[in-house]
Order: sequence, then structure tokens, then C-alpha cells
Amino acid sequence: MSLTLFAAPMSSATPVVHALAELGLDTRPDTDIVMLDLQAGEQKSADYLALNPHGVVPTLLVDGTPLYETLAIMQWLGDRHGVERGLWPAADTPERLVALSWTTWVYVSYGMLINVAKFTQSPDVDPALHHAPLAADAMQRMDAALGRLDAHLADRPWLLGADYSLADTIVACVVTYSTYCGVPVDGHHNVQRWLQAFQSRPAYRKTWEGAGAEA
Ligand SMILES: N[C@@H](CCC(=O)N[C@@H](CS)C(=O)NCC(=O)O)C(=O)O
Repeated sequence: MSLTLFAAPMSSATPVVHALAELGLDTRPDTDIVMLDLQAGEQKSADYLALNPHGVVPTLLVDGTPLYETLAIMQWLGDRHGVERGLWPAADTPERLVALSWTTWVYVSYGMLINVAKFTQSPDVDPALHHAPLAADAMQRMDAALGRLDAHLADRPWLLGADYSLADTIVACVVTYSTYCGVPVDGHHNVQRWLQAFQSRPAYRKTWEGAGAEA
């Protein structure tokens, strides 16, 4: 099976690069990682838009068929390549349900709050569109959300229990990104401990160190 990942440094694609490294797929001869220059607009070329009509990274070509949206790519990598390596729970296990719940939660529910906080106060957004009360509300909701994640991690080192899984990469990359957006994790000791363990993984260091963080 050939895999071609279209990515960019410090982008939504970086968690996928990390997952390929965890799975040992990044060094396989039939895996290619193609870095696009987003500043130069390579993601808007006709050839790329034919693969991903949204003109963003990541896109993963699986035997020539494009798959896009980071969460879908990560869950597919787990299903197709993670189960056999013990890095993603098998179908029909309770752990698979836990993995799908937390990984979807972080991209959809928690991710929505990150976007609200970003668009209502970011210097990159037209100040006329800023909204301080909405931004403060989103920050508060993210803190409460991290509190729920903290409670989940209180009696297990990793999201699914005793062992690391790709679910940790998916959730931890988004939580790490939110810290770059100014959301503190200081009050959430289990989240802090889990993020530190995640960031100590060799594949994390290989992928992220020097690359910055964006989920
Ligand atoms: N929801 C998408 C977001 C992808 C996305 O926004 N990627 C950014 C990089 S972080 C991008 O390619 N931006 C280029 C552009 O908008 O032209 C996903 O998770 O795959």
C-alpha cells in the first residue's frame, strides 16, 4: 500500500507526520512525505485542488485516493495500521469506543472553542470582528473541558489505560496547540503529567522539536 502525505511544517499536518513516525511508516520505501510551501500558495495549485478541494494540508493519498481532514486521516491510520502494532484498539473493543469519543471530542468540541477564542481576539483577525466577552467565555469553557480531561486521566497514565496509543497523539497535539494559543494547563496536574510523558516520546521529538506546534 503506497502512502503520500502532503504536509507543511508547523501545520495541521504535523500530527499526521508524528503518527507516521509512531507507526514506523515514515521510513518505508512506499511512503512519501511532500512538504508544500503554504506561503507560496502551493496548496491552491490546480493539481493539489484536484486532490483536496479545500486547498489545505494535510492530504493523504492512499494508493492514489485522497483522504483529507486530520482527524479522519488519524483515525484511518489507527484502523488500518495501528491495530496490528498495538497502537490503536481493535474494532468491537470498549477501548475503540473510548478512542473514537476522545479524539472526536478534541477536534470537534474542544477545537470549536479554540477557534472561537482565536477568531474573537487574535491579532491575525480584523479587530472589528473581535469580541472580548465571547473570547473570555471560550477560555473559561476550555478550562472546564481540560478539567474533564484531567479527571479522565486521574487513574490512568494514558487516555486508553496503561499504554500509549495514537489516541494520545491526536488529543495531546490539539491540547498542546491550545497552550500555544494561551490556554494554561497549570491547574490540571494529570493533563500536565500526560503532556510531559507524550512530549518525551522519541517520535514526538523527531517530529516536533524545532518544528513548532499547530494542530
Ligand atoms: N480542518 C482541517 C484544517 C486544515 C488547515 O486549515 N490547514 C492549514 C494549515 S494549519 C492550511 O493548509 N492552510 C492553508 C490555507 O488555508 O491556504 C484539517 O484538520 O485537516
